[in-house]
Amino acid sequence: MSDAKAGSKRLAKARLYGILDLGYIAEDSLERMAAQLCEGGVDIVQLRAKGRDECAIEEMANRVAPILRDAGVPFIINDFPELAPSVGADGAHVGQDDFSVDNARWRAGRALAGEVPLPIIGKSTHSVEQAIAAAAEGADYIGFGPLFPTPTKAGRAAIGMGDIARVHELVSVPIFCIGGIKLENLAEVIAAGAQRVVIVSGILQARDVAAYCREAKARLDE
Ligand code: TZP
Ligand code: MG
Repeated sequence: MSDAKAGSKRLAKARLYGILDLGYIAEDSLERMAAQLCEGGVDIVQLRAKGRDECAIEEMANRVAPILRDAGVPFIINDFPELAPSVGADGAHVGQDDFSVDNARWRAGRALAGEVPLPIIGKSTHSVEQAIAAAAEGADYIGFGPLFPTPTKAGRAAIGMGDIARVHELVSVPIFCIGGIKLENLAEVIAAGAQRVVIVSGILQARDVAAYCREAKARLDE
């Protein structure tokens, strides 16, 4: 089995992707929020700390990783794939302007430590063409969006829901729709063909984070 297929297989059942985004939560609440995401049944969690340096991200990742590991939730590092082995993360997520998938997989690799499985590498995509290219490049999963305008990714134009069905026809790795998705519009997003979603601000700003995740999961599992 290729590396990419092995990673995709680990995500086969994943429906809800949560992000610990330092744009919404304080650094000292990372452990509490990670625990709440796990309690709510989130299937995969990313640490996204824009503007923080690598040392700071390593320190934060080291705090979060054991919580996710104990809960059996894969942990993905945004932007710094080389941190994955030292913090015990399961993989990394890269954008269109970041490392190639191969380069990220090499950086996040555990071959030296002799550990398996190989890291999961995800890639952000903003069109059907980019989605096809990312899958061909070997991404284990892709983000597809932003579907709606969102302050979490300011300056990135929304792509709408019109291509969701088509991207699912053309791309076989797990596709996580992203961008402006909340409980309020989740039914619409699912009706448009989404099977998996990333919800960032909706989850992190919820009064009851675990309950919000549980509700989103229930709707995705219906
Ligand atoms: N990539 C595309 S949209 C987005 C990212 C990281 C942000 C999604 O956040 P939210 O708050 O769920 O709209
Ligand atoms: Mg990036």
